[in-house]
Amino acid sequence: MFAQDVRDGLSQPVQKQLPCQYFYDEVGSALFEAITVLPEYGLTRADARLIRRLAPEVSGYLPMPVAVTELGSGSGSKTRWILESLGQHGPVTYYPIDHSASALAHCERELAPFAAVHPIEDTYLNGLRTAVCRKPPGHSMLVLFVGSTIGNFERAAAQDFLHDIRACLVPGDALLLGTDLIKPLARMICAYDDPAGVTAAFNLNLLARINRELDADFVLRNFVHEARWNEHQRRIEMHLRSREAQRVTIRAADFTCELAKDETIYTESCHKFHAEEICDMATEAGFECGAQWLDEAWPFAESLLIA
Ligand code: AVI
Repeated sequence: MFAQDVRDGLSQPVQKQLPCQYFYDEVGSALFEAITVLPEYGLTRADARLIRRLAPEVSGYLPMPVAVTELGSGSGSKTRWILESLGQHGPVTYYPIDHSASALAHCERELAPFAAVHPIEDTYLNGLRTAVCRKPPGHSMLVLFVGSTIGNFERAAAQDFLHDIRACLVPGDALLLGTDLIKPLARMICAYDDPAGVTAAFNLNLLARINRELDADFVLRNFVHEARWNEHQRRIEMHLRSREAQRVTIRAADFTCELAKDETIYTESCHKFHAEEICDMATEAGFECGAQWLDEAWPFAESLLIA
């Protein structure tokens, strides 16, 4: 799968690309953790601040008792506020969904004091279907999709994804959706091209991973990390620009890739939103916008969408 995706992405005729899901091997996950504490990258801290702020209010919007499903097995510290708050109304069942067994094990250890944790190792939608089938009878469902992961989907795919989540839910269930908002350009660029070079290392690690796992010969020094703002799509685009004309062989994919000087490999889209457009997307997908919380210090929205 990895070999095939790399081969397909690097043989695109107009713009070479690599899927961003492959950032997160052990090194990439550690680099992402480092990104989340960079002063220039306020997204994760804004998300956590808002969740802590809204946690005491969320039960007021949901029929009790409620089960919680999280798409991506979140950091225990953020989800803890919600589980703790819901726990004041009765026992809480929590289904973290992730494709990484180690992330799920970590999450289970962190959150077991606050809920009955039932990890599901699967894709987001398959996992959600499983959680809905397993939830205790008479419980409503709160789905958490925070951290602006939806921003890494293409806009049409994000809309379809909301629609697919809605199809798993019944009226009264809810989705808490975290989205990063549009902010001044220099701030957005710095968040994805930090002066310490952590995001550059995160981006370049994708090539290093291909070297490690697919027996390739990318020379990392021959590539430069770039973060660009696409005004039309309202997104940061991450690229790796080739410093010179070069040829790279990826033996395990049985593939050779030619890059021209200054040609780029497009590695990630990070969409940014207007707060109001989240409600429009939600309505289109069959939700109503029950509540929205905004962070002042780092424009970010947490929206509670009611099925
Ligand atoms: C995981 N995701 C929300 C991050 C983002 O900001 O889009 C991934 C990331 N890429 C570079 N920095 C952070």
